[in-house]
Amino acid sequence: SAASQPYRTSFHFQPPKNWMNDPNGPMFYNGYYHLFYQWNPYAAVWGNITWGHAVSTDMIHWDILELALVPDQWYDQYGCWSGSATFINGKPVLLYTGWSNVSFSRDNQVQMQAMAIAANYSDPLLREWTKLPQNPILTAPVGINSTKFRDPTTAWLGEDGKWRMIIGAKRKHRGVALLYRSSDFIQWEKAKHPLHTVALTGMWECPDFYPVPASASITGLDTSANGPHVKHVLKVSLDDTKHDYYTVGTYITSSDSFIASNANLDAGLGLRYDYGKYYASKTFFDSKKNRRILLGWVNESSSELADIAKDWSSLQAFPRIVWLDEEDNDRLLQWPIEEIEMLRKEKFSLKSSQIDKGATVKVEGVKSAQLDVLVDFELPQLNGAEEMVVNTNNAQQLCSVRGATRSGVLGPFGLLVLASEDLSEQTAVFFYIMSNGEGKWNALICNDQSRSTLAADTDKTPYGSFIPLSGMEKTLSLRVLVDHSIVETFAQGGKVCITSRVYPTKAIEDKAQLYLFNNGSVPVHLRELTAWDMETVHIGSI
Ligand code: DQQ
Repeated sequence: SAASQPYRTSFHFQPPKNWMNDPNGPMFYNGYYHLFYQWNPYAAVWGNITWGHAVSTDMIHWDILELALVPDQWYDQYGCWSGSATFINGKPVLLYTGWSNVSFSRDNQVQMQAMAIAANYSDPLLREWTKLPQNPILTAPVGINSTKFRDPTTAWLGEDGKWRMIIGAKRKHRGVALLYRSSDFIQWEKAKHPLHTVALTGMWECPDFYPVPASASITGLDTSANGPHVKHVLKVSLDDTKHDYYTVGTYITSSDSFIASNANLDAGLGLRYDYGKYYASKTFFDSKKNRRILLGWVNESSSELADIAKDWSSLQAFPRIVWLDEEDNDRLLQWPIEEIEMLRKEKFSLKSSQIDKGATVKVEGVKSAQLDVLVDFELPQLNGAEEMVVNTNNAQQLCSVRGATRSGVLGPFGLLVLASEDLSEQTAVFFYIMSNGEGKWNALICNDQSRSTLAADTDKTPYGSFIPLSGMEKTLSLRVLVDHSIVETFAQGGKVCITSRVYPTKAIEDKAQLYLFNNGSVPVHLRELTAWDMETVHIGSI
């Protein structure tokens, strides 16, 4: 019941119980979206990893089917780890990593790549999957430790008609995306050079590699699409820090290599999909609506004991579309898929008003822990901004140091979500504008969960990043999805995203309220705030 499970979500995907992690093999086939996910059938902690399988016609409501892959072969007996789906002549196949430790295997391999095909392609639900007798189709190459060889991507076709895919690996301290080629999808040959590698980034888990239109169009592309009007994105999940980094660049087909558009933003060094909890993400091309969808795993900020007590752990982030930012071609924009709008119920709005220094303005009527909130602030006069160097290295730290409750000049101002009546519990999402002292400005953007709950035993570290400002922007905008124990922020049209997990004890269900606040000395002008109370989706099983 809701009373005993205040942290279960209403419109985020989660199985009825137990542990979940990475999204695997997402795809659209014959009218259904398929989501596979790393799942432990036995407990709310990681282990015994299988592929759970859910289907949906809208990525909103889901039905859970039989497990797609379970550890039942010598090469995957300890777990069916992450992988991807590829369409071969219109039919999806799965590549995944088997985790084993079998002395009779060729060279004592630990991580091996395996393949599964649907048992019946005319079943639109693709309920049953068959592992190939040829498995494992790949073992770790010479020079790669077989505990650092996993997570095959969706494959793409080169001009020579051969398939390519990458596999995450590590060589010394370098993260590596090993490149493999195949004509028949079963015999794979390692290319001499990896697709890409970056020093000192550690193990690259769950790599993802896909094209985006260079014209910054919102339209997505099939993974094999290429040509002069295409840029490529390489995403790597850094095992050392548990963050997902993406890089926009060029795929050089003559050498089968990737070059970052901006070397400072190379794989594992530059921009993140999300500055909160968000890991092992994966995209897919949605041929139904011609868009590229991003899914990501959001784990808990509570203790393992709390997970065991509530009998589940982790969520999938709300599906996002991703495309190139036309104002900054090194950046991607992300936005919740439009299907979310079907969940909007009662609407609450605040029109143009001034939020004075120290003010806290309640959005009357909102009594819900499941909300979609959009807010636009007028960009204040930047002249008065406090001087402070804001960069990738200190942004998160500044969110703590200059937190929501401290007074500043141009901020902090923003929203308080999942706030109790007495404000003793509140999760702040705020902007704080800083001058760099050289005629440039940055908007620090933070999710501050340091006051999100009165309970102990949860990690309440604030998260944040920054958005460079030219001064020509008319507005600063936020969209925040609130869903009981998750707060997903999309700042400035999706330039920066921040996902938090929070566990309020008082601000739950209809006790959860919404406020605007300004702790800056300069008044802030609200253009408009709109908040919708949201429906609860169906997650069943068939
Ligand atoms: N999770 C899987 C691995 C992957 C890791 C195992 C990333 O395949 O590298 O559950 O979270």
